[in-house]
Amino acid sequence: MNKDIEKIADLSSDEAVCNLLENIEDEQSTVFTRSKSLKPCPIGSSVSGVCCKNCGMGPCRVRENTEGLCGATLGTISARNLARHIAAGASAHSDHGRDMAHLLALTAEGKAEGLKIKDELKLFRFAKNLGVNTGDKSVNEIAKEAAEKAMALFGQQTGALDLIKLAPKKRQEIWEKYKVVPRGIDREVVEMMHRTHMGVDQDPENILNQAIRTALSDGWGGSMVGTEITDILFNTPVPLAAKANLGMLQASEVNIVIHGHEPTLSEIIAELADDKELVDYAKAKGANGINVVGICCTANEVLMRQGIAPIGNFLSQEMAIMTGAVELMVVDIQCIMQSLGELTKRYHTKLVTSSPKCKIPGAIHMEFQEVNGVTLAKEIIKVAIDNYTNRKHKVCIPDVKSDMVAGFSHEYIRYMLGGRFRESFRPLNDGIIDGRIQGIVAVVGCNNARITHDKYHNFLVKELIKKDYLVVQTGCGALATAKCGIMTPEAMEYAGEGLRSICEAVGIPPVLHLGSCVDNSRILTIASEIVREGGLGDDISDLPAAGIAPEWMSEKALSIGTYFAASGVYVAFGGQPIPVESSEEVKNIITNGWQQKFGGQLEYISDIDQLLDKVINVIQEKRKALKIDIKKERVLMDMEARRAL
Ligand code: BF8
Repeated sequence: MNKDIEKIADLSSDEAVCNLLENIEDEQSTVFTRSKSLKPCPIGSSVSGVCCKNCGMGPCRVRENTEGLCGATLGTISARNLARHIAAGASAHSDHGRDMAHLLALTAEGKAEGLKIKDELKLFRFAKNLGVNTGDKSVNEIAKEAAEKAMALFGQQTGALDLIKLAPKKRQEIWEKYKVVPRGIDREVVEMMHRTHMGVDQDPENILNQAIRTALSDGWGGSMVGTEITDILFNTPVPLAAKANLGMLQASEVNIVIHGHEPTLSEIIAELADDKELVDYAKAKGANGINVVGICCTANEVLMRQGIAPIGNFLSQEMAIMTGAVELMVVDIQCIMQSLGELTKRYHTKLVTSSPKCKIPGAIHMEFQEVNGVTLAKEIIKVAIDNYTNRKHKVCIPDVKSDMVAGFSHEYIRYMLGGRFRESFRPLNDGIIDGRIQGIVAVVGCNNARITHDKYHNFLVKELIKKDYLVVQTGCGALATAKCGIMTPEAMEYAGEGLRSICEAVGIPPVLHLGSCVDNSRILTIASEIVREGGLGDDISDLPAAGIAPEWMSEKALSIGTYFAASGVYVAFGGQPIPVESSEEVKNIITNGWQQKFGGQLEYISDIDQLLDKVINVIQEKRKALKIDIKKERVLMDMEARRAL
């Protein structure tokens, strides 16, 4: 690693990460060093043509005006590749959602060790949305039936997914008109894979219509199921204070990092960190206690419900190990770097895999099987405690941490805006209509080692709140903002006057933490509720709102971007190109084509200033269309004016 400080600042905007990169041994391989030595393949990244690997005659490298052995064109291959990425992303979210449904069923039967229904009200609403007749059934009977209905969404062969009924009516009609209403989640993914097999669907627009149906089955299906059931089992989040970044590792405690996406085992591990027997055991080994912290979206889940500190996002995972202070990292699924296996061998850290779907060479496998949650969590914590005395590197924890407020569910936002007896989105809609809030922007998604870690997230969030845009965040984007210290009510000092006045009146930060990546479904729900509240059009596409994934890297991000575009939202991707960059035909379909049909689009803009300008322009155009583009002065009412009213 080159110790040139300026070069390190090019790698990450996170002070704690820079601090560690300055201090690591020269030969240490990290995602940052590998990003310098391994350049992206220009064909694979779709900037100079595309690569088709879908049959044994290839791989075929195809550019404009050339074709593959079978005659496949640049447009067809680009559409097929994007569609397969979307199918993979939708599968990842939805398989997670399916596991939550299984867990709900086992909990209802009393077979999930240590788990019970925590939010009964949410269970009732979820069950009703799935058509369960709650009658005078017991909570567990309703939970069992709701879980069975939720599992049936995956294999449903015909008819629309139940949860799309939560979208505004006009939106549902648009999906019907263009024949993209999602059926069963598994069905859409399988059909996507079939259509992109050699020699099947060759029309880019038709391929991408199925990609839309697949993505919608994720956003309004698998992800929504995941979010709803997680709230039912572990509680619907309410705002809580926490601290973020690597400085939350404790030099004198047993440090356990939970990493991945599934909240199940992690929630139990976090709850057991205070268990007297385990704490005494840790003390007997010379530690002051047990410190559970998180990385990536598992971190977001336990942060929102238990206040567990997120110590980093995607590009921080190796850094956590390199502090020399982590006794054990337990990973479940998704966004887990394979490099952790080798890296943990250099340190004393034990790497534990807990899902049958994710084994990593070099890791110990301790499998979570729903029925063994508490027993397994205790075993894992004991392995960590036993490892405390094995520390072999000098502990180097950067003294960097930030305050944050996390955990805004759409239920809490309604309550917060209207109070217990009048809960509603009315004050938010009014704030948007009178121009104090110019619009809502979701700044979400990943980190990407091809660009400076967190830099675009931090830039956009600061600029947007300054210009009176309310920002909502999930995933690694949310953690980037938390780490840079602007996910607190105090950050309203950076906000524009209008946004600040709303934040002060309601008592919210200008940047709302909504959770993990599956929780992007919360944004769909919020958007639908804002439409239902009235005054801002009759569809999601009318809202002055947009989405940005400025540092995207995961296939899940492509699925999310697509289901937002198909739900009527303008979505901008930054950093790395969407993998259709070399095909003007496909770029035109996902921008202008989707705009005409769905009122939303998916666009890559490489320059971050231009991206910000475009998002603001799109939102201002929506304000114009709604005739709310002229900012109203705030009028202080005197007695006479009140009487006149
Ligand atoms: O699901 S934001 S890097 S951790 S994919 Fe992964 Fe991207 Fe982070 Fe969460 Ni989402």
